Amino acid sequence: MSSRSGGLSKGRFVTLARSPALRYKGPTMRMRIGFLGLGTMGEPIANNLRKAGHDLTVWNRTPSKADHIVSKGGKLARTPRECATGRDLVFTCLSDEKALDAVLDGEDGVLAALREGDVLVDMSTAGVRAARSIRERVSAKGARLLVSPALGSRAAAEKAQLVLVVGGPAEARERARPALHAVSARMFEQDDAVQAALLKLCVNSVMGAMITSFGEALALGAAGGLGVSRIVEVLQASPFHSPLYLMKGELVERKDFAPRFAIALAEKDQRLAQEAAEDLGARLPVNEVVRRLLAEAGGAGRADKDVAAVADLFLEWAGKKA
Ligand code: NA7
Repeated sequence: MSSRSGGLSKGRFVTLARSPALRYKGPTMRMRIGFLGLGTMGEPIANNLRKAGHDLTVWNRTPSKADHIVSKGGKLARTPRECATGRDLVFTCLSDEKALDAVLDGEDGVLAALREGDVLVDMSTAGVRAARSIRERVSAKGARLLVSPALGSRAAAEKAQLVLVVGGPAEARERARPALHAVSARMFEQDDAVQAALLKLCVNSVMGAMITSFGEALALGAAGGLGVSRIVEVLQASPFHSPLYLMKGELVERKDFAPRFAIALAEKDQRLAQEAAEDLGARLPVNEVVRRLLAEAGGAGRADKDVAAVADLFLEWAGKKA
């Protein structure tokens, strides 16, 4: 199901929040897809494209992360350029702007492979400046850019239940639609790629504030003898409930901080939101604090751990380390 942007009445908001995920019922055709970036999110997304029957070629800086997909019939390219050559769609799902530049530029880069009419779909969260710069470089090749960051965890990616914000020219969105539907439950579309990048930053700013204030609340409760599950139970019965607290509360309780969404990436998102705010003349005082806290949690050896581990920092401060 696709949802176009527009004014939100109270009623419509409720409908959007509760409407069930609908699967794509349009035509599907086997596409030649190049996919670069097989990290926590990229690997399951690429794997779902393979499962949907597309002719998949992958590339990853650390080639061993392609082993599963290759064992199931996907092809491994030797360079980003080879991965992007002669494809109906090229996907990137990389950490940040630097990773994107490393993969896009140079003799062996993706841009060297792009031809007139090609479509590059960037699923990274790399911010507004990167979206603008990549759109320019892609357009210079006569190709088109879709910025399509994903909302959702690795578990949602594995189940093809991601929510996507897809921005870019309408014809490019039509070309990519069957593939995007194969990896997601819902799509929100923007005509402007840069606005899709901005929308993702808006959402992740909220997420950053939620996860840090959640960690703070767990530490406050723990300092007075309240357990994680009791706090989550009551929080979930309140009007402020969220699946985030259920998922992350369970991880804090199990002390399982394997990265579903790493602290370093969450901190990067706050930085990108600040950069966007700077360019757009907005102020983000909460975001500034959240970024500092995430940087501190990451600096204390937790950068590659899940954002749930931010609670660990607060618990440590309260003398109640998880
Ligand atoms: P991960 O699991 O950290 O994966 C990051 C991917 O980016 C992974 O494939 C990395 O390759 C790749 N990467 C990172 N730096 C580089 C450079 N310099 N050159 C080439 N490739 C690079 O992130 P997620 O999958 O959780 O998230 C991906 C995006 O979605 C990110 O923007 C999130 O905020 C949202 P590696 O395997 O390390 O060799």
